[in-house]
Parts: sequence; structure tokens; C-alpha cells
Amino acid sequence: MYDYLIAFGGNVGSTHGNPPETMQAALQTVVERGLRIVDQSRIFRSASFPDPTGPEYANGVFWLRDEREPEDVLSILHGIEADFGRERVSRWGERIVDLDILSCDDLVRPDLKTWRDWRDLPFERQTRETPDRLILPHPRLQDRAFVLVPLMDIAPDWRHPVTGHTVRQMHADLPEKLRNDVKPL
Ligand code: A4P
Ligand code: MG
Repeated sequence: MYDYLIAFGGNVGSTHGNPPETMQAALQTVVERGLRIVDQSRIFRSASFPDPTGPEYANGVFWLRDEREPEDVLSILHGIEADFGRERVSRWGERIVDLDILSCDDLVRPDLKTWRDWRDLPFERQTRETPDRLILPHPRLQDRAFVLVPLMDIAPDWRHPVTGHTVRQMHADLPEKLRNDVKPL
């Protein structure tokens, strides 16, 4: 059995309603596809990153327990994104629902060097380059208030397998302005 932390977010409405309603529907679909949610955060709203003038996001995280391998879980999540009508138009573009694997136990994939290369990618290249394979833990986890604030609801003591930092520490290390921008609905 693996313990997964998954992030979800979206800033475009769908047939299910506005972004928060769409996130609720996506969670229901995760369960319908046979994935077992052990715990989930509240849903939060936050300004669009990196351009705060874009439509506001709804974000949250959940904890899954599953025997499937990370690649198989990711392909189930991608199937849900596709069914919700997400089109990958641009890097960090608007999206109906984005489902990212934040972590799977303490696995580091594909290897430590590749993980570090993605984690240390300069911001300008982050906006252009997308990994073509699964990177674990998610290389932007420590930077994203819209991930760390919801993680404080369900996994404050989870420890990053490379840095050794807990969610609580990563959250405390964020600039206060970023943290305060992520508000419960
Ligand atoms: N991939 C590699 N590792 C992973 C992983 N751990 N989980 C690959 C999921 N996918 C992973 O992903 C592109 C490819 O990355 C996948 O095909 C997979 O093989 P994607 O989800 O299409 O890319 P993305 O979502 O545009 O980028 P990424 O890196 O997930 O960025 P973020 O950080 O999710 O940024 N502002 C607010 N307020 N809230 C948001 O949720 N989200 C984004 C997207 C930008 N701004 C936001 C939010
Ligand atoms: Mg994503």
C-alpha cells in the first residue's frame, strides 16, 4: 500500500458549476474511479499564479491509499482531467481541473539528480519546460502556498524525503503575503 498526497486546483467553471463546485465534483469522480480518499483538506481560494489578474483558483489536497504504482495513479488522474474537459493549452494556463501527485510515501523519482535538476530549474525555464515523466515529490511543492496551506489541514507533519523539511516548516518558510493570500472558502 502506498500513501499518496494529491493536489487539485482549477480556475475555470465547468458543467459542474464554478471552480469550487467543479473541485467537489472532481473529488467525487476520484472516489467513483476506485481511489480511496483517507482524508481531504478544506477548499481554498487564491489568486492565479504567476499572473494575479487571471481568474481566481479553487485548490485543495487529499490523501489516498492505494496499491497501484504512481504511474498508474497518475494515468487515472489524467483520465479524470480529460473527462472534465481540460485541454493542455499552455504551461500554467487556465484549467478546469489539475490533479498533481505531490508525494508517494518517501519515493524520489526518477532519481535524486533528476529531481534536483527540476527543483532548481530557473523560474524562466519553469514557465516553458514540462517534465515528460513523473517527478516525485512534486518539484514545486515547497514553493506553492496554494499547496502548503491546504496540506496544513491534513499532513502538517509529513516530511519531505529529500530536504527533511516538514509541511509545517515549508509553510512557515513561505512569505507571509503568499500564505495569507490562500483563504478558506
Ligand atoms: N509530471 C511530472 N511530475 C508530476 C507529478 N508529481 N504530478 C508530468 C503530476 N504530473 C507530473 O503536468 C505536466 C506533466 O508533468 C504531466 O504530463 C506529467 O507527466 P501538468 O499537470 O499538465 O502541468 P501543470 O499543471 O501546468 O504544471 P505543474 O508543474 O503541475 O504546475 P503547478 O504548480 O500545478 O502549476 N495558481 C493557483 N492559485 N492555484 C493553482 O492550482 N496551478 C498552476 C499550475 C499555476 N497557477 C496556479 C495553480
Ligand atoms: Mg499539474
